[in-house]
Amino acid sequence: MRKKITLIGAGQIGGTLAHLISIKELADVVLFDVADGVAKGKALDIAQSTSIDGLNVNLIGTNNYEDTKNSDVIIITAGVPRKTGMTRDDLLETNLKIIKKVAEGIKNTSPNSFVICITNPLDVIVMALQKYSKLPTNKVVGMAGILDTSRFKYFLSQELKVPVKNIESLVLGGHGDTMVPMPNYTKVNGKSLNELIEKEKLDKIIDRTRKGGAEIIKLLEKGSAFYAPAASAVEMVNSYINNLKKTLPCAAHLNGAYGVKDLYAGVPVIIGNKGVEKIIELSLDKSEKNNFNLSIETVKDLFAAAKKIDPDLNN
Ligand code: TXD
Repeated sequence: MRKKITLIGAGQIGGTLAHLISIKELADVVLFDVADGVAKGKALDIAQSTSIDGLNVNLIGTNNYEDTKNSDVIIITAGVPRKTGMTRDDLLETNLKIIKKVAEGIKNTSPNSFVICITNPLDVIVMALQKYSKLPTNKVVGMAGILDTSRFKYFLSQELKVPVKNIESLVLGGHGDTMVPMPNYTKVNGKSLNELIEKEKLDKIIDRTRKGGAEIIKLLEKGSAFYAPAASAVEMVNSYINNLKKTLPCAAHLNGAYGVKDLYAGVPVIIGNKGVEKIIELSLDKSEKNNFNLSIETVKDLFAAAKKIDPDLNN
């Protein structure tokens, strides 16, 4: 039985997700948006491309949650993106209201789905989504670490002139300026990164990774990154739908791991057909631990701000 993936938000990332999922024939696609013309138009456009590539996949566009019923996977991009000069945190109030509506829409129509949240500010929005929807914490996860890691790996591949696929790495912590790229967990052609790059060049790449989103927003002038975010979310979908049990950096619910309780933050997790199946607890040196804890405090502070905006989040 072919799977069903609902995309809540048919904007830049949502439309790209619909196209990528179709090209990979991962599942049938429901594109949902309050602007239902956009959802319907993009679904129809991609559907009309399927004969060219011989793709066996169905797509519909809608603004009715009934059409999303019993989805296997739900990917949420509903919300507004940043404009130049804005931080991800500036989106909190607007996107919190939107995610509350989305949680109401999905919690009874697809209670068994694997939910991937992309909307910013990611760590707090995914946490709010889980609290509003009361869906199981292992079935609600945020996409950010795969994107941040991909940016880090790309910049390293350009600097070291090695194919990006020969680089293994990860980025921990919140999806913001305090994210923690992990040089000690980075291998280039199997060798430790620290043997291959001067500290000054590495620091520049870490800084560029942290500001990777803002760099693209400045260049685009309207909207934010969407190709790499969409590809990152598809990596998570693929591991879930095909039970690949990949270890992927995602914003996951922590309840004791890394000394963190009842908070979402970016850590390596195993994703299989049960959702987030395991949190991988890395051993961190003093500096990594300090940087990770700083990132956690940043997420905690923003969630405190979210609870001031909506006291329902205190429940
Ligand atoms: O790594 C990450 N997690 C980030 C996330 C990477 C890049 C972008 N990041 C965030 O994703 C970005 O800051 C935004 O918060 C979301 C979506 O970005 P996108 O670029 O796709 O935004 P668009 O193109 O504005 O699309 C958002 C769509 C738009 O079509 C709205 O009509 C729709 O969301 N929308 C809704 N859909 C359903 N339900 C409701 N309530 C709703 N409100 C708006």
